[in-house]
Amino acid sequence: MADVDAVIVGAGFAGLYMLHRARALGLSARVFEAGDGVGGTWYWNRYPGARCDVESMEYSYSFSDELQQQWKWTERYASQPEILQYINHVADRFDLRRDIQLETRVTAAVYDEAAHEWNVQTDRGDRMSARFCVMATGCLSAAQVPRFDGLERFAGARYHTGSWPHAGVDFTGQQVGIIGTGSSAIQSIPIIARQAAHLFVFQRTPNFSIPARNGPLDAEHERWMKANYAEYRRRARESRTGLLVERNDVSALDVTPEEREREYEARWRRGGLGFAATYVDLLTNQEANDTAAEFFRAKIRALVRDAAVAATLTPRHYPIATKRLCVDTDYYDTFNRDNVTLIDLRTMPIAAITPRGLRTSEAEYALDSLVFATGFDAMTGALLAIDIRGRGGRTLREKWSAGPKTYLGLAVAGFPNLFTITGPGSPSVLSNMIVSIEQHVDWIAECITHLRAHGRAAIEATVEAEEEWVAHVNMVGDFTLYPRANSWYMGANIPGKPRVFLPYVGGVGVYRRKCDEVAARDYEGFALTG
Ligand code: FAD
Ligand code: N01
Repeated sequence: MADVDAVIVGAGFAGLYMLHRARALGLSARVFEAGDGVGGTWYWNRYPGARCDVESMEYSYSFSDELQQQWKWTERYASQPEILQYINHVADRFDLRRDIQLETRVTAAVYDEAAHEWNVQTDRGDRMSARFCVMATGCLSAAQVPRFDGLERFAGARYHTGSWPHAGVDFTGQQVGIIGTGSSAIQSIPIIARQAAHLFVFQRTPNFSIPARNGPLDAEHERWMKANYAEYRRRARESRTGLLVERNDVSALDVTPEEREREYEARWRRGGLGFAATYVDLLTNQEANDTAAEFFRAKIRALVRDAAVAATLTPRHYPIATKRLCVDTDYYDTFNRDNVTLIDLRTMPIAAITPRGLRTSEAEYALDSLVFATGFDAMTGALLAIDIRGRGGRTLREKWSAGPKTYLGLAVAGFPNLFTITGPGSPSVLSNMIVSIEQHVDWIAECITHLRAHGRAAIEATVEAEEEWVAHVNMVGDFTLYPRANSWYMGANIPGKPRVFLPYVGGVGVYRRKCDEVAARDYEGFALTG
C-alpha cells in the first residue's frame, strides 16, 4: 500500500490545481515544492517589471466561478506581486497548504514495477511511495546561467531574473550590467535604467517587442467579462492559443500594402500578443512574415534616436514571433537615455566575467551588479534535473537524450502512472498557460477516475502511440517558421541540448479534442494494466 495516492511535484498554478482536483476525487496527495512559498513562476520571478502579457482577466483559473467573480484584478496585465497574491489567495481559499511541503526539492522518482508505485526522494531525506506521480515542475522553472569564464570571481552582486531576491534590489547609483534581451530583460531594462547610474545591456540577439499598453483595468470590460465568463472561457478553450484575439483568416499577401499597414498600426496601438494573429500565414509563410517584421523594424528606427543603436536593436535573422514576441513598456525608448549603453555581443562576444565586471573581446566594463536575464532550460530542464527511472530502471535522461518523447505531452512510454503537466509535445508555452494547465489537470483527474472505476493499477503510453505523436508534433512544427529561429522553443539557448521543436503547435482547441478522443476511446494509445 503506497503512502499516498499521488505525489505532485511543484506548487505553481499546475501543482495547486492538481492538488485541488486530487482532493475532490478523494485521493490522498502530497505536494513537494522547492521554494519556500507557493506560486511557481510568480514566486521566483520577482525582477523589476515582472508581469504577465496575457490579460489578467484571462490569465487566471476558470475552475471556480465564485473565484473568478470575486477576485478583482487592478490592471490590464497583472504584475508579479498581484499574481502571487492571487495564487496565495487560491491556496488559502481551497485550504491547499496542509498537503504542501515547502523548501523541499524532489531529487529522484523511481518506479517499482511489482508494486505499481513510485518511490519519491527529496533533498531533505523524505521517502514517499505513491501510486501516481504528477510532474507540475513548470516549463520555465530551471533558470540557466551560462558558464562564462570567471563567473565565480565576480566581486559584485549577481542576480538571475528567475530567482530574484524577495527583498528586492536597489540599483541606485550603481553601474549595472544585464545579459540577455528576452522577455524578462525587456520588462526589467526600462526600470533598472531609471534607477541605476549606468546600465550596460549585453545583447546577443535582438528581439521583436510590442508595447503592452498596460493600464488600470477598464471597469466596463471587467463587468462584461464577469457577465460572460463561462462562454468566454469555453471559447478560449477551443481557440488556437487559449486567448481570444482578433484573427484575420486571410493571408498577409492577399491585401494591399496600405491595408496591411493600417491593420499592423491598429494592432500596434492596441498592444499585446494579438499582433501575431494579424494574418493567418504570419507563422507559416516567410514572405508574409517579412511584412510584419519590416513593420516592426520601421517602428524601432522611429523610436530609437541613434541610428547605429537602432540598427543593433533590429532583428534580422529570424522570422518575427518564432522567438517569443516580447511585450514591453518603454523598452525601445530606454535606449535614448544617456545612462544606457547597448553592447552587441555578435560583434564583441563576452570573453570573461572579471572580478571587476565583464570583459568583451573589445573592452572591459566595471560593474557593481550583474543581472542574468539569460532564461531557462525550458520544458525539459526541471524534469531532467530529477533522477526519474521508469520500468527496467531506465532513466528519463537516457530516454530523452536525443530530445523529449512523450505521448500528448502528458505521459511517457516506459514510465507508467507518471504524468507531465504541460510537458513537451503539448501546446503549453504556445498558449495561455492557465488554459493548458487546467486542461491537463482535468484530463489526468478523469484518467485516474477511469482507472479506479475499472480496477486498473497502472496506465502507460505505448511506444507506438508515442512515436506517432512525436512524428505528428514534428510534422506540424516543420510546417511553420518556428524551426528557423535559435529559440528556447528549439532548445537552442542551452549548449548541447538537442535541437527539437519542443511544444505542439497544432492549437489548444484541436489538441484538447485529440486528448478527449483518446480518453473516450478507452485511453487509446495507452496500455492499462494491473
Ligand atoms: P511553475 O509556475 O514554473 O511552477 C513549477 C514549480 O515547481 C516551481 O515552483 C518550482 O520550484 C517547482 N519545482 C520544479 N522542480 C522541482 C523539484 N524537483 N522539486 C520540488 N519542486 C520543484 N505564461 C502565460 O501563459 N502568460 C504569461 O503572461 C506568462 N508570463 C510569464 C512570465 C515569466 C517571467 C515567466 C518565467 C513565465 C511566464 N509564463 C506565462 C509561463 C508561466 O511559467 C506559466 O504561465 C505558469 O505560471 C506555469 O505554472 P506551472 O505551475 O506549470 O509551473
Ligand atoms: O529568457 P529568454 P526570458 N550569452 O530565453 C540571452 C516567459 N516570460 O527569461 O536570444 C549571451 O527569452 C538570450 O540570447 P539569445 C516567455 O515565455 C514571459 O527573457 O539566445 N546572451 C536572450 O536574449 C519567455 O519567452 C514574460 O541569443 C545569452 C536572453 O538571454 C520566457 O519566459 C516575461 C546567453 C534569454 O531570453 C523566457 O524569457 C518574462 C549567453 N550565453 C518571461 N544565453 C512576459 O512578458 C542566453 N542569452 C509575460
